[in-house]
Amino acid sequence: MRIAFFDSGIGGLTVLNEALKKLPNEDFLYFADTLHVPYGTKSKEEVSAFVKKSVETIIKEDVKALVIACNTATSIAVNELREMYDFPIIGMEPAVKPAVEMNRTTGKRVLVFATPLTLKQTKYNELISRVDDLSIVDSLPLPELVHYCEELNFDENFMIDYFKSKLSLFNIEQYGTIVLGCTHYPFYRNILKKILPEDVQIVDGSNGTVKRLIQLLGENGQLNETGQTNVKFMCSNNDIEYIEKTKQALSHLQNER
Ligand code: DGN
Repeated sequence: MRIAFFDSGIGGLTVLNEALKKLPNEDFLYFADTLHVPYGTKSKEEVSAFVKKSVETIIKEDVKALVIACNTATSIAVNELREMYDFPIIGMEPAVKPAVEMNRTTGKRVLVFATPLTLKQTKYNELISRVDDLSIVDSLPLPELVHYCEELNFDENFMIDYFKSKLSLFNIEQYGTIVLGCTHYPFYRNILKKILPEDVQIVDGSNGTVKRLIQLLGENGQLNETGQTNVKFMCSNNDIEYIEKTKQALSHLQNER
């Protein structure tokens, strides 16, 4: 049985990449909702319907767990999906809690990058309100970044100009941690590092998500002890070229240090 990973596009590969390192004996399915990417600029109702339709397709495969490797889809649909299905469903959320913890002694601020839709959701606002020092968290929507990523635009000079213009209104020296609250954004981690002061840390949710996946599979006695990793790629418009692009994007991540 496979562990399914789902995103609107190639962003969820940043989480799958982490799972491939930690779970080398598992079979995976990667599903991208190419008919509807991007989610982050659409309405809550639209995204909820797209996610449910995608999961209907995914469960036709032999799936033992589902990782919604998309912060936007999680914030909108994870609760409903958990009511509908009885296999483990793991969602994502911006790693705000660990980021705030990291800055507890430094007095520095936290800046969360995410899609406009994630930042508008009650789930995000509840997450922020659970953090004891609310006043240290700021957020910045980066909708263009999903488009650049989907175009496999990793041009360093172009991206540096983009980040510099987005951050021009922020005094970056006051931040201790940047949270990448969209699974597409870690593709740009290394480029981002080049323009940030050295002591600014960058965190994302993939590590925590994969830890939770391992814990849930273990509790259900579903972890494979032996075997070989195998990934099946699917997308909602069955576009073979997109599948090729997905494989290329995964190799890009695997070649990064
Ligand atoms: N990768 C998705 C996320 O983590 O929110 C967003 C992509 C999108 O469709 N905008």
